[in-house]
Amino acid sequence: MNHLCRIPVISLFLHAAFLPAILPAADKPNVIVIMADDLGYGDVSCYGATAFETPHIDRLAAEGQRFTSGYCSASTCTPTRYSFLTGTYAFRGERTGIAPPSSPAIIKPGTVTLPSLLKKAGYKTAVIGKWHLGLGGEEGPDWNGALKPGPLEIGFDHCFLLPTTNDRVPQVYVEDHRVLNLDPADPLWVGKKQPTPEHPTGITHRHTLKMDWSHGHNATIHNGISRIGFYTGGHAARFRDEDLADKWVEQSVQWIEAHKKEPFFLFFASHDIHVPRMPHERFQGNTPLGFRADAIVELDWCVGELMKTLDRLDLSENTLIVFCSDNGPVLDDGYQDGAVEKIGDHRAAGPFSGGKYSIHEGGTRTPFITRWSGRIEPGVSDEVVCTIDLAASLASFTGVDLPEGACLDSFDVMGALLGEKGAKGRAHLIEQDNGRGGNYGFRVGKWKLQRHDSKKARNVVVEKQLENTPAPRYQLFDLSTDPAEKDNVIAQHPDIAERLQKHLAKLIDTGRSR
Ligand code: NG6
Ligand code: CA
Repeated sequence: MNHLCRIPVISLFLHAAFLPAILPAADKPNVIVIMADDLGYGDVSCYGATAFETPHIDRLAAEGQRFTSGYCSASTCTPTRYSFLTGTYAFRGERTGIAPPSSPAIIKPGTVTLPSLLKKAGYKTAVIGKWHLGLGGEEGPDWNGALKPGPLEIGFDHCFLLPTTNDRVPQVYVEDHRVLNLDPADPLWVGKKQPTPEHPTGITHRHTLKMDWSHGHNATIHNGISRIGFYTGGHAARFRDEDLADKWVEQSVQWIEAHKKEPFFLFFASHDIHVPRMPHERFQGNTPLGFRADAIVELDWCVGELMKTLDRLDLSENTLIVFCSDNGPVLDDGYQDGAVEKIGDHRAAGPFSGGKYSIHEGGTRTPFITRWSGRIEPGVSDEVVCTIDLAASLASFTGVDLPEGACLDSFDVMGALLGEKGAKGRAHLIEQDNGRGGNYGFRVGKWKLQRHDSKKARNVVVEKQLENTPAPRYQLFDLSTDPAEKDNVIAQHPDIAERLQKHLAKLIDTGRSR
């Protein structure tokens, strides 16, 4: 009986799998989202950097649309990645702030996500690179067993991951449900407390470090770098920081080659240029700015390798590339890597204030480029688009229905992403800092409202370590004349401020904006 019951389900499934084939191939381009980590608006040459060059990212921009108002939805990693995949603002979800090393999976199985939508459209889907959205059930990751739920339970067919972020333990790859190359005789243990009094840390063995820490990051040492959190074991599985970028490229090229004949979606989640910035030896010293900019050059190389692969496989005209970042820039994020001392005239956030952790434009307005050879006309767009919009945009473009209760803040801005004449971006965007209960930026046209629920602003420009400074609950800025948000005009425009305050409160309180 059981067996017979399955037949209609299977036939439905097959039916669904074949449906998208009705769409012409041009409507099902491959999609590669390249998400940089902590890359600021001014950190690449096509957005104004002059102290070093990023020829491959520049080529992407020259052949596609370069957005001047392209955003991620939060100024830290986990909430941006959460909302990019779910199409829902992270402040609506639980535990969506920066994830600790042993975080359980933050996006629950069954959630409609960008990859699950594309899978419905007949795509093969993969994430390669940094995850930082937790793995495992309530008890957290079972590092020596099956690491699930994780990406494979929310719509990815394949994953090859750095499980958290590389300043957090452990330094191992996760392939699908397992830690790669883990020797059962040397189990991996990850915890919050020092496992034994003798366990070497960044405090007790500071003199042995190849890169010193500046704040936090003083627990377990691996590869001469101390991290957030403790671990032991899993030695055969551990990687060298210097090899991460090469690994992401190697794995991506293999996966693209294996899926070149079907529509595919690849989320290329670079770890560059997050701390610890430890680019491969061949990139070290490439720029006068130290490892931070050397890591940008490494990121640029990755972009070049992906483009080269598409050209070689004759896929460039059938592949939409989206290049973006997960939050704005920071110089000292916990290690003494020379980023502060060597910055010179380089403006990591371009003309904007703030950066990572802040709701100023520098926190979320980042490089944002779309390229699809032969389909997107090269140009510059001032339309407002955000990583959170890719879910609704790509679902609509590939002919998949977006369920009413899913992707609650994702708008179909596909026309704008493709640079179509007259196509509009978002009418409004909420920019948040980290997880739930933080601060909000609210952009509507030229106006930017800041709402500081914490009554503190992390608005110190990235040259210095971020500091909390007292801030009034509301401030209003005219971005058309004051992109750096220096001149609070709330007293001059009380009516506009009130309208925006109410609008923002409504979007937060009603639980959805779509
Ligand atoms: C902060 C860390 C910072 C970085 C960040 C997450 C300290 C003092 N600071 O808590 O180094 O890890 O979290 O960055 O520990 S993100 O880009 O992944 O959001
Ligand atoms: Ca980040």
